[in-house]
Amino acid sequence: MSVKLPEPIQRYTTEHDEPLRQGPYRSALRDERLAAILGASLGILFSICFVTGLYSHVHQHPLSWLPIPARPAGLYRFTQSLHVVAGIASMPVLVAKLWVVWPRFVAFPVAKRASQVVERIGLFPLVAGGIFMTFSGIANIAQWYPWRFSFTASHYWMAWVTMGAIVSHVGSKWFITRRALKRPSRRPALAAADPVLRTTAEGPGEGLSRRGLLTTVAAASGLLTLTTIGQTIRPLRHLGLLAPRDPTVGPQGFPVNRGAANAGVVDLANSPAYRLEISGRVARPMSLTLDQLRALPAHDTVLPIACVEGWSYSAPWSGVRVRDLLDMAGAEPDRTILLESLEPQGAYRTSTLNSGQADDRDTLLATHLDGEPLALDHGFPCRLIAPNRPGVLQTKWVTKVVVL
Ligand SMILES: Nc1nc2c(c(=O)[nH]1)N[C@H]1C(S)=C(S)[C@@H](COP(=O)(O)O)O[C@H]1N2
Ligand SMILES: [Mo]
Repeated sequence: MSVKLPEPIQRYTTEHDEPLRQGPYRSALRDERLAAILGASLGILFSICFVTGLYSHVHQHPLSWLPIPARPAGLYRFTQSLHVVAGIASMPVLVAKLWVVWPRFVAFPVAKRASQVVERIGLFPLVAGGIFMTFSGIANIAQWYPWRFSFTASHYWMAWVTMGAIVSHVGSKWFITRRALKRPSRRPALAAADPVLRTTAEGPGEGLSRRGLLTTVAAASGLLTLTTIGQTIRPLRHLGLLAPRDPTVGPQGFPVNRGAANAGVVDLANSPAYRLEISGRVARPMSLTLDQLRALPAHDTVLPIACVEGWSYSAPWSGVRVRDLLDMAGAEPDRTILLESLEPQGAYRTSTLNSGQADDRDTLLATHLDGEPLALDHGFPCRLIAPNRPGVLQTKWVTKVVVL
């Protein structure tokens, strides 16, 4: 009786390992284990970006059945910083991973089995998606828009495409990856005895070792992180050589994205005709002058502005609680509200607050920053400041509060 033994692992390994080092691509670095380590790292970084990105998306496109809570106050600042940090750190890993597996893309014949055809077609959204997500994200935080299409929409939809491709790629590579990660790394003596590896300039001993490449990639990621994280971690701002922002530079010592002149609100904000109106579903609509607004009971809080671009700062604010204004105007307890700024146009001229956000004790229409009246660029005469909220929704130059 003959028993069919399972195929020796070694053969299977070779079948998958060899195409990485064919023809001109003989570097010992193009191997399964390195591809697996880099791939797993990328998978983790991209997943962090995906989850934090979705969280940011629901803030900006609220779902009625999933109201975002106002607490913890610093949560969005944390998740969005993490989003941008993970995106930046993934750059060197992506480049290295593409380099290692490059021979696979140009391998011939294209496929031996039908499943490989599917797999290779699936590489397109994977590679194109990974490159697009990283590139568009980096360009956005640098405020460089070399394209005509909407950044938020394309970054959002491509995230689903890329993540879908990652999930199916992980599925198809699960066993190979696990095996490659478990396998002890190739001993140098063995590799040195390999005639192919020995004859290439990139072989062990002469070029970069596998460990060396991983260390280089990790160092590059670490360096990029260290030189950009200063845009959100204040004590590290002097290291922020590549950071688009210094969190201490700007009017009143805090940065500004869109100033009053760009927004076209200078005259309206300075005009004595300025009013803060509370209207919509209220018993007593109100129209307050700036003096009347400033005469209302003020409340102090320390809250962050956390821009979607990954820079942030925490500051002491003072102003009127939104819930006090709503109560004065006689709004119903369960209230969604819309804020409108003086800006004549633009994507950020309005924002909404759900009931929980509007009623938080720290949700203010701030008139003061750091003990001084708000600078025009920070939203004078008054701006929204609320806990756990993307910067883009902290509406400046507020003139209308509408209860929906
Ligand atoms: N009306 C209005 N409010 C706005 C903006 C805007 O363009 N218009 N920019 C937002 C963005 S993107 C951010 S990050 C914060 C920054 O607040 P700051 O300029 O006071 O630092 O303001 C937000 N409020
Ligand atoms: Mo922002």
